[in-house]
Amino acid sequence: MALRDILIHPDPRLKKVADPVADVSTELRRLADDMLETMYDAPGIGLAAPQVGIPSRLLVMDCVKEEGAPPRPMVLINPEITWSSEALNTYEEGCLSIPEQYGDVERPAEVQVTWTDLDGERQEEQFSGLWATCVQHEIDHLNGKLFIDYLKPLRRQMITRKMMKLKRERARA
Ligand code: K1U
Ligand code: ZN
Repeated sequence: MALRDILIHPDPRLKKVADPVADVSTELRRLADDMLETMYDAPGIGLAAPQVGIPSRLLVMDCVKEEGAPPRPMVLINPEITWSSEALNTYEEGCLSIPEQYGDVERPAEVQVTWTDLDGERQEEQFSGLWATCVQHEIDHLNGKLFIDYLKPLRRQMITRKMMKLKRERARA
């Protein structure tokens, strides 16, 4: 397993619609392992393949937050939201591609998602709470959308400028 570099906004690779995964290859399993390691190391609760520069419809997540509870690493290939609740939930979201910036995003409180797992089996689950927020945030990444796209233009512009400055500083270091 290896840590992968996480792309920082603004980056054109974060704005592209990712391609469907054709088959669960050894290379894909290695990518999923690396993404989980990268997510736990960050630390984060989710990560989508475009964030590590791979334009494929693959995401990982683990939203278990309770101290001492067993982890639940999940790998979702070609995920699709098949149902969204009318009830909405607002969560102050962050993003590993937009470090240390946060904003309130309103999304459906519950979603039904289907995906392919690492055994090639189609799975289905209804997510609520932080899991629902996270899976929608990650699927947005697969569609080239960032949480700041839900914020007011001025706030989005301010965050983008901060990230450009951060990237310049990192490039100089
Ligand atoms: O996709 C990403 O950039 C990861 C992102 C996922 C996410 C966060 C909040 C709401 C929706 C989706 C993160 O994991 S940011 C880091 C974070 O939320 C966190 C970090 C440590 C402990 C707990 C949470
Ligand atoms: Zn994100």
